[in-house]
Amino acid sequence: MNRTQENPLEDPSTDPFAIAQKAAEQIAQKTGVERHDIALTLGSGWAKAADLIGETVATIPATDIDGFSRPALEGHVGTLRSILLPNGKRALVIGARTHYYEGHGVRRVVHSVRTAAATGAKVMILTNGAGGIKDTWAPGQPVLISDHINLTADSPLEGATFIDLTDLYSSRLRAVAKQIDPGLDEGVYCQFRGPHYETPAEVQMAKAIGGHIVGMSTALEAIAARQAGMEVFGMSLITNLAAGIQKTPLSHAEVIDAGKQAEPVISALLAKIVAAI
Ligand code: 8IG
Repeated sequence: MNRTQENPLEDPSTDPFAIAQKAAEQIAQKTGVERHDIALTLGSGWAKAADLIGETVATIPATDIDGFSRPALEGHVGTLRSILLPNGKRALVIGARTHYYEGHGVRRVVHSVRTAAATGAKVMILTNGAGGIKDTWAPGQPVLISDHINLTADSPLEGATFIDLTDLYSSRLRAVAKQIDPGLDEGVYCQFRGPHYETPAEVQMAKAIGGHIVGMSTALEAIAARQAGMEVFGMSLITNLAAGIQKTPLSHAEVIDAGKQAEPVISALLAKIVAAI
């Protein structure tokens, strides 16, 4: 059996929303939690937040759920966790991100978001590790995503589906975060296809068109979240300054290391934000 046959999302004749609905039903059954209120995708550097936001009620391997694939990257844990927050709300933590550069198609990239929406979640928190363009930023710094530029030349929307993306990254939720940490800066996230990092010239292009953060995830997920009617909150951990902004070459090991260093601080910050949502 090849991979296409294994994952129904890669069969164009299937309905991705029906598969997300089925996945949500499996999550309810396996976690014993009927509905979730909020969902979080924890990218590189953010995983510890899952331990801080509340009491874990259930942890399930994502691969037990329809449409989920194994994570491609070290540092991305392939689990789904149901967490009871101190305020009584239910959070679904997605530790299994499929990146666009894996080449399995955009339906698989946004399946976790669509599944989260089908579990009832009204707020989607998207986090990532990314490169920073603003020269006032330093590795280890968390920043809010205020808007995005989608440079993948793709969309999770199919057919004539016209969705408004004004205030895609909820200004209400950004204000909540700034109340908790008034020092938080924000910026425009540019999603590149990857998996290579940018050339310095591409980083200058991103800067010239209004970008401040360069990454390989979040924008496509945010679009799908908005299509599903969710309120979106995005945060990037700046693990490196973008190519050419920092004078040394980018190394994946350094990126992972910066994430590990910053993890306790940014995870505690995210936990406080989640409690205030
Ligand atoms: I972590 O500098 C991380 N992810 N595109 N560029 C892009 N993605 C990233 C980067 C970066 N750092």
